[in-house]
Amino acid sequence: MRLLVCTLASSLLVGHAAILAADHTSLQPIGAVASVARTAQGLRLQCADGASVTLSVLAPDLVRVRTLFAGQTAALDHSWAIARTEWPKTPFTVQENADAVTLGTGELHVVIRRAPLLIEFRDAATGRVLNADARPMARDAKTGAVGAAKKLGFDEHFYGLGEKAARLDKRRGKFTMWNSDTPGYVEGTDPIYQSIPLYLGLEHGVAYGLFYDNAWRSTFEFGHLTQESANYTADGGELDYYFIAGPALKKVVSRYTELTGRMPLPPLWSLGHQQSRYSYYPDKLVEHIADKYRAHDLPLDVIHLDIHYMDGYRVFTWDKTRFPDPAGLARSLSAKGVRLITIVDPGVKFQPEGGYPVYDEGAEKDYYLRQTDGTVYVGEVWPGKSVFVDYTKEEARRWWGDWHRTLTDAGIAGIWTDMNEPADFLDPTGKRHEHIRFDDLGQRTPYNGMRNTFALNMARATYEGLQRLQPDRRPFVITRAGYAGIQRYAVKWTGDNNATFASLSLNVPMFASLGLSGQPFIGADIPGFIGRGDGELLARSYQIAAFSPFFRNHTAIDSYDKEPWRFGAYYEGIARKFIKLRYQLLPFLYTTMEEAHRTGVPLFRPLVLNFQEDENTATIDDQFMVGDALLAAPVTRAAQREREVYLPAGNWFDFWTGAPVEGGRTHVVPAPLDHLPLYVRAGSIIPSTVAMSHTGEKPWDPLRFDIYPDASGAATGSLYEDDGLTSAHERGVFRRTAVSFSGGRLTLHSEGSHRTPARHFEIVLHGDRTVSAVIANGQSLASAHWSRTAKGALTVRIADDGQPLSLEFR
Ligand code: MIG
Repeated sequence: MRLLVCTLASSLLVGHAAILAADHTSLQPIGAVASVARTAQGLRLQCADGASVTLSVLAPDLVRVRTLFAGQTAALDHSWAIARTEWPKTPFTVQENADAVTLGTGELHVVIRRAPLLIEFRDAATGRVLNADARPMARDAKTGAVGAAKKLGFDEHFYGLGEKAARLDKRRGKFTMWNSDTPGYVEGTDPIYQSIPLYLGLEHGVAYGLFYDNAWRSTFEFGHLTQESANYTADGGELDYYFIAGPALKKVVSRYTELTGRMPLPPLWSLGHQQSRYSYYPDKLVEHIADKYRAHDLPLDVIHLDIHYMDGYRVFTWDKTRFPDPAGLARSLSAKGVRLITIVDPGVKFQPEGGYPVYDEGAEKDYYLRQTDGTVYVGEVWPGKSVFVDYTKEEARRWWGDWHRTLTDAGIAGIWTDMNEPADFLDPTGKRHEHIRFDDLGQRTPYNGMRNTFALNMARATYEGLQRLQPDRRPFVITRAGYAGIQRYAVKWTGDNNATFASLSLNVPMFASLGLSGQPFIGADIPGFIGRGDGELLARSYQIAAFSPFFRNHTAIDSYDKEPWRFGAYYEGIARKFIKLRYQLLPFLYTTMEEAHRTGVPLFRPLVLNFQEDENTATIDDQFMVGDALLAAPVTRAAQREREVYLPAGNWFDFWTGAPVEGGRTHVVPAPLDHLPLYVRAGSIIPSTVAMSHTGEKPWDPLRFDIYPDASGAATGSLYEDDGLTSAHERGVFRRTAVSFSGGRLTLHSEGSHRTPARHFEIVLHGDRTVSAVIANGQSLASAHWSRTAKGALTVRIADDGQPLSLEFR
């Protein structure tokens, strides 16, 4: 008994120490408002204790709150996360009374109570409180920790936080932001690779966003222990946050990505299927893998070269024995429609004895991270002793970017940045790095405030380097770690997952959360990096991956080979079916990615993003949507052969059979191993084409549109096309086709100057039983051009001459 008490007490103590920084109540609250001044963008509050709070209206639904506590000196008004700093002048009003000051915009009323200082955000139209301080903002003058506590709604759901090995709804959870190399993470491992201090709250259909722009280690608690407040604390830095008003979740994501930047339009090939292993070598094996893919009729666009292509893990070198002629390899693969991506690690081999120009140049130019005592920090990664670049220095970023010439000159199509938390074998937690200082625009910011931005700036150096080296190509960069804004430069994969069903079941919540956090281009290693996995896992894994933008099979150095054919013909066949489906759906997927690029709204969506009024969807994270049109209900458990599927209200169609399915209820549906329950929302028009061996094999011909009319007989869709490779789309060289169907008439109307090759449209009208004539641009279409299946799908074939098309079904 005694022993038990002791153990309990000590574990409580340990627990207490660990949560100290997160305990908002131990911080000293900001003083009451002493005076209020109007500024060009909003308000500046002076507090009785010397603190000040600046509220800036950037848009009617976007307000920044930046606080400087008593005794705190302001850092430069600069953030590595923020993409947009200039905002058009937004009109606002100020109303004062004895108790409060109210800053009003067309969408928000920010009510500031003077004593104690409490901030409340209200919907300007309804007066409803969207979010409010539970306690005054606070800071610990000794440690420099800052914090905020917001009232927690009893029915509130919390989303976002970027990459967390957790369910979609973060309510009652507690999460830390500290980029960490966590191979084999499981649900609940926290933190993992990325830190995005953004969350979205949703209560009774109304959403808002809160982005705490502070890269220090921070903690978010969504009513972890009590139901009173949602707490935020950071170990240092400023309390500097952005409030984004909804009410639509989509609007919040869109604003957040306007602020922190959106994903650039990716090259089309990057949506193709990719194969990796740690590591493929020599070059002959790489050729063999490409040949196997073609021989097995499995589509493939990319092969990845992991760390063994380098000479002794020296970044920007080639192992001359394993890869004597990288450019020759790239050329030969290119003839097969396969591109190469190489991994690039941040650790530069510490080689002071000379003979390694990368090390020498960086040392000479003083680009490596130094410690407070002036010495360069030497850690240990793959090359052994290694140094790390200070990517906050513009010159260093440029230099790093330019070194990619050694790869692009060899025909490498994309760069995979790994280990950028940054990982260090000497101490994965970063404790040993404490004395490092980043230049950070001359501010000499401590490591603890910068670690989370390391990957962001490395990705930026890489992306901008590729842009300079190949100005006519869209850069393609992959990253493991990141901070807010990472989507501007890199695609995110979820690191070293396990080849287990438990790990697979994290795909949907993780991808959905990343999408809500501004990162639409995401994916996980298929069927899982660590461990063997089996054919069943491979099949189920491809059923999700076919719809995740980054579509890569990968495996660990000591894990079983995982190319689809390694599992035998039966499982390979299932993988093939879903890889081919992916290529058939490329017109739809590319169009939806272009939407994500333009608006920030992701392709891979939790149901709640499309149906936030439907309370049933709030916590669903074992189903997902692809854009607005498709709903998938994957199986993520071994031996499971049927499952429940919730379809929100409205009509739906079974994707595979075209049969109508009733919405607004839960169905129990069969899910044999080769089957993914997949549904189309009535009212959608989905563009697709034929399967192909790689994205560049042939044009999208025929280009097919499947029309799924809603209850009123209407449907809409769109198709985005361009050259898939260059930046010409920025100059209007694209073709965007609006497709709409109502009253039995389909119209297609294109804009933009991109010319698609002569081809055919195949138009499929689902659920039809009655049409007896088809009229194209006023002329009756000979019946040879159309046909109907027994299931009621009417197919019309017609030439696409690039001109507007109107089809009447009578
Ligand atoms: O410590 O480059 O997550 O995908 O294969 C392992 C070797 C380093 C971790 C990456 C993984 C990659 C591996 N890397």
